[in-house]
Amino acid sequence: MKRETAAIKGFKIIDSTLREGEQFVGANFTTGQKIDIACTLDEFGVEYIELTSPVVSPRSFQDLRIICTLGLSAVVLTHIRCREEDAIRALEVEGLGGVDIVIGTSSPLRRFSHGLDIPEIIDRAREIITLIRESRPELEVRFSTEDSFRSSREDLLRIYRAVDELGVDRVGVADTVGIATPFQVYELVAVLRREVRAEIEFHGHNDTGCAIANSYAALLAGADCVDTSVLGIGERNGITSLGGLIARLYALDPELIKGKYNLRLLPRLDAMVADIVGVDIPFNNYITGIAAFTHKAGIHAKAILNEPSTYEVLRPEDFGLTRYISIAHRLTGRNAIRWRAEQLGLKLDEDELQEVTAHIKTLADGQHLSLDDVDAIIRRWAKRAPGTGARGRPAAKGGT
Ligand code: HCA
Ligand code: CU
Repeated sequence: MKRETAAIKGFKIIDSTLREGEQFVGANFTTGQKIDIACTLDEFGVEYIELTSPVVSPRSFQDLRIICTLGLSAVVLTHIRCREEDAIRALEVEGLGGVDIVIGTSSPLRRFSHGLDIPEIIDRAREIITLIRESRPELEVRFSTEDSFRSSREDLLRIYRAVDELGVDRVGVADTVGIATPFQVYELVAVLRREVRAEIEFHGHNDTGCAIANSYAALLAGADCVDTSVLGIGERNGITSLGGLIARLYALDPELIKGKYNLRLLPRLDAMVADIVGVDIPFNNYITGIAAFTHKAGIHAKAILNEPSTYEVLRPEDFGLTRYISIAHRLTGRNAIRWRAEQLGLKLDEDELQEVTAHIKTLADGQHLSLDDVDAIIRRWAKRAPGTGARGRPAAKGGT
């Protein structure tokens, strides 16, 4: 555990909701929405905010300029192709913090996208990096190889070494199609760590469900930065989600993560972006899904009521959320019913609790129960005249 914490300590988040996230099918951000998202991400504490290339459209150019005037603590980056026209446009933007250059390096992308071979890619990289360095030396420059995991290792290292020598601040490894496994990511980043002096960034798509694990593996292998987006939105089913990465890293070292980020803003960010792009927060989402802190089985409820860490590695309070114990079902238990009765200000003795729990379980076998139904049953049980010794069952809702 200690070794892992040491490995991730200085990591930084490059949030790409306003670039990769804009490639999500439902995203079509207005200027105002971009400002809201950027400001909330900044308040949350991400170190970088990446925006769509200024050559994409006049609005994209304008919005980039506007976001750069907001005085955010986060460094604002823009993402461009390795082309002169893109770089020239980015260089016009005042207050910009850096430029993220990307070019495809796998053979399908080389053949069907830009048609350049590896020496030509390196020449082009030299031209664009030099242009940026000479015009705006204060800008951070990152160079990334699109589709890194379907590119030849030899080609990748040639490019990374060349751009490292050109003095880029960061090199990017991109799992563009979500094909990589954590072991492959760890291995490539570890090799790269020995080859370049620049920082290493990892960008991982989630097509096969590995984006968070891959990002974590990258950090453990020596990467400095991980790309995220709120709710993971992006091209196809998206990339590493901000909340998911936070959950993973919090589980490793809660104090480190609480110290770095304003975690209570995560629910607001997720809700805001879900609303803007017209989706619900998935029920099983990390931290903010409705089921994320809901406990159900009697055994779980009992232990959670005694000590939440028994079944929770994330403390809901740290995210401004509360846990919920679901009791209206056949898996419920006596301890959960006692807890609910206490919440209702009612006291039942152990025999009564046993009985009412058995009654609720039997009822739930035959019908859907709501919390209101269960509350009504508990109330009826508690109303019985005390001291009669009668263990007769009070009439349950609907008869019996
Ligand atoms: C894409 C580009 C990219 C770029 C990642 C990066 C990818 O939309 O295909 O700049 O590192 O996934 O390769 O998002
Ligand atoms: Cu991507």
